[in-house]
Amino acid sequence: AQALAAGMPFNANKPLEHGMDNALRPPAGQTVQPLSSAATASTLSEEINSEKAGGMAMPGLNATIESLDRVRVDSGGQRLTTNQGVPIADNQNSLKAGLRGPALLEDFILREKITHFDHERIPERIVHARGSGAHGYFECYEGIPQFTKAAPLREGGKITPVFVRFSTVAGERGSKDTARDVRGFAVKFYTDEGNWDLVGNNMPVFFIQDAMKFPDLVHAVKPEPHHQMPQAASAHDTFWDFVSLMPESTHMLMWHMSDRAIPRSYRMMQGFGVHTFRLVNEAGDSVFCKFHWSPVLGTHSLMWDEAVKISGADPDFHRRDLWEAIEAGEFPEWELGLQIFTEEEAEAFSFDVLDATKIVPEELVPLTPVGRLVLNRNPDNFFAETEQVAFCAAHVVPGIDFTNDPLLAGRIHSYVDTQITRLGGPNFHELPINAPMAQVHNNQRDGMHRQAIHRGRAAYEPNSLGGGCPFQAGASAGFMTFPQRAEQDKVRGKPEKFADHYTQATLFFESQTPTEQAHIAAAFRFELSKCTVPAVRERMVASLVNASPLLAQQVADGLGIPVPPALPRALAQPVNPEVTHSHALSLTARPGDGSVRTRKVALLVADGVQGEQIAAIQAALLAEGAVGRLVGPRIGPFRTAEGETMEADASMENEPGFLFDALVLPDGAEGVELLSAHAYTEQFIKDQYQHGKTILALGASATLLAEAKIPETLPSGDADPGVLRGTAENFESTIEAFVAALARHRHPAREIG
Ligand code: HDE
Repeated sequence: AQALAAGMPFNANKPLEHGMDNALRPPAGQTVQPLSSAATASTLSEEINSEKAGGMAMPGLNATIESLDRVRVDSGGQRLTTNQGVPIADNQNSLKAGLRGPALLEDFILREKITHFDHERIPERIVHARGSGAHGYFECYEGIPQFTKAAPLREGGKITPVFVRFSTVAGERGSKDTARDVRGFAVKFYTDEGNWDLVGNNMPVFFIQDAMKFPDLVHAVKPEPHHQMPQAASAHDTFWDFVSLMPESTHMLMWHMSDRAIPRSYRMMQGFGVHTFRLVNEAGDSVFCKFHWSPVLGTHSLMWDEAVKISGADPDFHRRDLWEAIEAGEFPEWELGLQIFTEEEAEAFSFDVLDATKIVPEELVPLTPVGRLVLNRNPDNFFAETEQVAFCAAHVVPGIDFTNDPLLAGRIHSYVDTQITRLGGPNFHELPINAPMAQVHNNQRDGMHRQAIHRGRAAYEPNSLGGGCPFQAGASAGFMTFPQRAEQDKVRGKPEKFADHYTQATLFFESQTPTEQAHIAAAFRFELSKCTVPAVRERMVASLVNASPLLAQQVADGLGIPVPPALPRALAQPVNPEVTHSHALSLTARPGDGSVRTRKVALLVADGVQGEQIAAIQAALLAEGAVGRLVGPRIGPFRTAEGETMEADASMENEPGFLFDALVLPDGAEGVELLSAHAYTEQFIKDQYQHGKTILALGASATLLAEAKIPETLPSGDADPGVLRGTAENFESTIEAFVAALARHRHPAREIG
C-alpha cells in the first residue's frame, strides 16, 4: 500500500530479482547491437579486439547478454523468500512443538525446502553425460551464398551467437575428464532463422553405419550390467566383444585408440559434423558438405600415463582448463572449414559418403574456410545452461539439409525423444538456454511446464478467427526439404561400398608418425589386455590383420599370443582408394598458431632459490600468454637467495608435475638442496620427462636432473631439444629457447629407442 501510495510499481524489486542490474548491460542510453544487423568485417574486428582487451563478453556477440537476462537472478542485497515470494524469518530451525518437541507437519517452509531438494536431480544424458559448456559467437568470413542460404554462412561479417558443449561419451556425469573416449563437440547456433545444432564429435567417423546398432554399441561400452564396471572406459570385454564382431568399427577404433581420444584440452581438439550434410542455396541448388572445426591453438593430446594420473589428481582437468581460459580472457577459437563437393563427384568416390565410418580425405576435397567460432563467456549456472541445454541433430535451418546417411536418420529422431525424458516433457525448447532468438509461433500448446501464455482462441490452422495466423512462410522463406528423388524398393540392407571396412582404417594407421603408431599399438594392447575372455582378444587381433598386419603383430606380441588368421572380409574385391597417405590425419600436421598461449609451466621454488631468474621467466612466459606458476614443497611464502619473499600458490603435493606443460628448475644451492631432499621432487621431474615435456634446469639444479636419472641425450644419441640447461651467462637466450621448445608441445623423440 505504501508503494502504491508513493506511485511506485507494486513489485518494485522484480527487475532486480531478474538481474536487471547486471554489470554487463550497456550503459543507459546505449543500445545493444541488434543480432540481425550485419556489421562490416572491419568494425567487427575492432569491436572484438576491444572485447579481448576488456576480457568481457560484448553485447550482440552473446545470446546471453540480452535474451537470458530476463531469467538471471542476482540475490545480492535481497531477503530470503519461499518459492511463493513469502519472506522467511528463520531458515535455520524447523517449526517444533516446544524446543525439544516434535517437528510439525505444518512447517510449509521446511517442507518446501526439502521437497525441492528431493527433486534437484534430473536423469543424466544416456551418452555424453559429462560435459562442459560455454557461450560465444560464430563470425562468417566472406559468406558462401552460392552454396547455402543458411543465415550464419551466407553473408560476410555476420555474427551468430552460439552455445557449445564439449563432453565425454561413456562416463557418467561425475566421471573423469581424461578417460580414453570420443569427445562431443556440440554447437547451438541461435540464428535469425531459428536454432541450428551442429552436434559433432572430435573424430570424423563413427563406430557404426546404421542407427539400428546404436543401443547395442552403447550397451556394450557402458559399465557391464551385472556389476556396473568399469566407469568411463572401453577397456572391458563387452565393448571389445561387440566391436570385434562389427568390422565396420575398425576405422573408428583406430581413431579411438589414437591420442585423439585423450585431448590435452577441449580448446585443442578438432570438431567434425561426421555425416555428409547438404547445403542448399536461394535457387534451391544443392551440394554435399562435411563440417570441420580446427582449433587455432592446434590439436594436441595427452599421453596415456599422463591421462591416467591426471584423472586421479584432477578429474575436472578439461572443465577447469576451459573455464580458466575463458575467465582469463584467453578465448578459445576454432576455424570452420567445409569440404564441399557435388553429388556427382560423390558418386565417383571409392567410398560411400553416406557411410559415417568413412572420411573424405582432405587431399581429395580440401577445406574451404568459412568463419570462426570464439567462446568468450562462461555460463552463470552449470545446471541451468550446460545441463539443460538440449542439442538435436534434427535442428537445421533453411540452407542446411540432411542426406540419406542411415546413422543420421536415427539421430534425427533420437535427440528430441531423449529430451522428453531428460527434461521432463515436450516444452524443453522453452528453457532459456534452448529458446531460439528467432520468434516462435505455432499452434503447439500445453504440456508439462508450459511457459508461454498464448493469447487468442485459435490454436489451429487453417483458421479465420485468428486472422489466419500464424501463417505458413511459403517456399521462399520457410524451410523446404531438398526434393531428392526417392523411388526404390523398401529394403533392410546396405549399399555395396558400405562393405569396405578396412581401407580407411589402413589409411589412418599408415598416415600416422611412428610415435603415433606406437601409441595406437599400446592402446590396443592395454585395452585388450583388460579383456578377460581370450577369444575376444584374438578375434579383435584377427580383425586388425585386415587393417594392418604390422599393427596386428605388435598388438599380438603385447598380448603374448600368435597373430591369428585374418577375419573373413565382407568384400571380396579390395577397394582401390584415391588417397593412400593423408598427412592431415596426423597430429603433427596440426600444430596450430605455434604460440604457447595458456600453457601451464611449473617453476619449482624453495627457500634459497635464485628468485630474480624465476621472476624473469615468469614475466617472459606471461608476455607470451603462458602461465608460470610457483610450485613449492608447500604453498605460501619463500625466502629467495636475494633475500626477497616469493609466494608459491601451488605445492608439489596439490599440483603434481603431470598437471603442467613444462618445468623450470631453479638455481641457488640452498634451494636446490631443499628440493633435492623433498620426497616429491624426483617424481615431479620424472613425470615431466616421461610425458615428453620441456624441462629447463638453471645452474645448480642440474643435480636434480641427475638425481631423477634424466638421460643426457635422446635414445638416438642426439641432444634432447626439450631438456635445456641455463646459466647466468646464457640466461636470455635460454628463455627464448625454452619458449620455443614449449611451443613444440612435446618431444616424442624421447620415446623411440
Ligand atoms: Fe549422439 N546422442 N547419437 N552422436 N550425441 C546424444 O542426446 C544418438 C552420434 C553427440 O552436449 C543423446 O541429448 C544416436 C554421432 C553429441 O548435449 C542421444 C546415434 C555423433 C551428444 C543421442 C548417435 C553424436 C550426443 C544423449 C546413432 C557425432 C551430446 C543425450 C544413430 C556426429 C550433446 C542427448 C550434448 C548425445 C543419440 C550417434 C554426437 C541419446 C541414436 C555419430 C556431441 O539422443
